[in-house]
Amino acid sequence: MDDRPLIGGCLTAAGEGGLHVFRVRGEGVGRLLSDVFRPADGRNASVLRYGHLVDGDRVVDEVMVVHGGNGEAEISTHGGDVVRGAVTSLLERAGVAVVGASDLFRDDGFGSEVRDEAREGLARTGCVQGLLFYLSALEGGLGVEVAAVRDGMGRGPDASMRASLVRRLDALLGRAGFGRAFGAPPVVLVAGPPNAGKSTLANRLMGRDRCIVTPEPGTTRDLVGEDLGLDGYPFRILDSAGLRETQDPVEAAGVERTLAAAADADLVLLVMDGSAPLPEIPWLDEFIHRPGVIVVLNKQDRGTVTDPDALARRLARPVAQVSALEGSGTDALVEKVLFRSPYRGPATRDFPCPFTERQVRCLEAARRAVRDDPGAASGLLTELLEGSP
Ligand SMILES: Nc1nc2c(ncn2[C@@H]2O[C@H](COP(=O)(O)OP(=O)(O)OP(=O)(O)O)[C@@H](O)[C@H]2O)c(=O)[nH]1
Ligand SMILES: [Mg+2]
Repeated sequence: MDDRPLIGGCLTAAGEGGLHVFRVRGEGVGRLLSDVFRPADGRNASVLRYGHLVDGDRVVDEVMVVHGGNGEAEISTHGGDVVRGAVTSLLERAGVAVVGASDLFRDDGFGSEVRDEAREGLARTGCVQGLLFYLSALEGGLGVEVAAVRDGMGRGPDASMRASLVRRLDALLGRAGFGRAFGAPPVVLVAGPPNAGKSTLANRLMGRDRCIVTPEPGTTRDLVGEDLGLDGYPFRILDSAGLRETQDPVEAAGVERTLAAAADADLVLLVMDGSAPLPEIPWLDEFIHRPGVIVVLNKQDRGTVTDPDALARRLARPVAQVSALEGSGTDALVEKVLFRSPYRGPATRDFPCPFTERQVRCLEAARRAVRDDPGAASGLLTELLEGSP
């Protein structure tokens, strides 16, 4: 039996984030889990398990545990300082020496600056996919690849080697949209005529009643924004004032803002009441033809008078059918949103991928320098890894 001490602690920062991730390391991890974790399906076989952290008979939190049998486990708990404190204290009582997050990351020796940036992202993100992305960034992916390309440049590459290094830089840059989305979440504007159910849909996607809903058209007067996770990926949703011709100056100002937001948004959900004949929508032409518009026929629970396929053909835009009130159809809608977002990039979380503006700037500058001055390119990649001297 290995007597390396069991160490562990919380990787995510204190505060009211959406969840916390604890990591525990040491040969006794399996035994620790059998003491403090009760898998919901009663089995211990799988790598990712759902269950409860327990203190004897008392349930401390409902959690997901990843335990690959490599002497390391990750426990994802609910967010907030109360849970963070309770889980830390449970682990301590179960024999874990609690240490700071920086002692729990595998240090591959590459990229102190990249790791700092990943740690910052980890502390900020409240979404599961964001956590997994930044954890994998911390574990070296980007640092290892950039260091390998840099070392190649430092060795005075010939023309074919340079071409290969350029291709590797291009592959990294090609994934930048994916990586940066975690820190600057894509904006989804919910727009459409008054009373179509925009605020109800926004609330449904947020999983809570953030926006005011009434049967009166013209309820929402201004943009209401909120960060949210869709299928674990971070987005920012903007509910907006209904689009109609109006004499009311406050409502007219709201419409102006909606149109301005439509120009900046990454995606627009154009919500319409699908249970009634479709109204004329003023300003429709201003944004229906831009990419990233998804037409949403709402109030499906009342029946549909619009043929979604015919509408999709007529507008040349994807059409989703939902009942925001009942929550039906929203999974398929979220799938359409993800499909049109940067998260459906060429990258997966496990490929090395830049994730800050600074990293992208260094990569672009290095790419420009490769052909004429590989030494300078190598310096730029060192700067990417370790920060400015
Ligand atoms: N039956 C049914 N009613 C819905 C649905 N979605 C919204 N409603 C109702 O439609 C009315 C308007 O909903 P809101 O969410 O306020 O609509 P809105 O588009 O935000 O309206 P404005 O902010 O005024 O432009 C409310 O009475 C909602 O309860 C739905 O899917 N089915
Ligand atoms: Mg509204």
